[in-house]
Amino acid sequence: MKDPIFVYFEPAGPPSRAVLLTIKELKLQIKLLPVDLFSEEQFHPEFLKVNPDHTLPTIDDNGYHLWESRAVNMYLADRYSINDTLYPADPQKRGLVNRLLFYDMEQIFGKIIPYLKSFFSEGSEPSDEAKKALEESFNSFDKYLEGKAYTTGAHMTIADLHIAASISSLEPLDYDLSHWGNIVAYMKRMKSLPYWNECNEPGLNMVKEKFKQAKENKDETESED
Ligand SMILES: N[C@@H](CCC(=O)N[C@@H](CS)C(=O)NCC(=O)O)C(=O)O
Repeated sequence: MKDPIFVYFEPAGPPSRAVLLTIKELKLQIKLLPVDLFSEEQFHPEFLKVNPDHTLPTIDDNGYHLWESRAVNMYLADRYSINDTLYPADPQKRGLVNRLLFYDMEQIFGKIIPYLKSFFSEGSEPSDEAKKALEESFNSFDKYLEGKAYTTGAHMTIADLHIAASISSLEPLDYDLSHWGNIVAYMKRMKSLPYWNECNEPGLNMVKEKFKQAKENKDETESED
């Protein structure tokens, strides 16, 4: 008998949350295996046997081990989707989804992570450079979204699950998106997914707590000086 898919994940990261969203959309039978990065569980020998690169998310589908969240979502949609919308087979439609997945990696996730880093590590504001890079990215993404329900057209794809998971990472900071009306409308649409909160809220609450701790540590250190 086939086992459920084992999913090693950490709730806070956009890559893990994007895979969780895909799993829910596909209604897959899985076993979730949380890995705690703060106690460096990703370096445990048992996990390194599954993924020597020690990154989350990672899946074990009956002995088939895969990581890199975008590759995981491509695989899950290819293997288990009952229709052709989440990751279309048509080369041109698929090409567009792939472009948006890489766009996320470079321009959305890729600009949000440097923006968040200083909050996490030092409890301080990001550099002007990180702020500007993110704003420029949102300016162009907002324009791109004009007239579109989803990033590749009328149907939601795995690219949307990645992009929305990335953008939601700014919520613990109450980042103000109101300047970008199309992004606000898009996020509202994505957050209306029935499984959105279940996949995102626990991780985002953890991030909020980490930011708070980092800020308190910073304030304490400053008051000692
Ligand atoms: N490009 C990878 C990034 C995965 C990644 O770096 N995940 C972080 C958590 S957000 C992680 O596993 N860090 C632990 C480590 O690299 O040791 C993906 O999309 O899966």
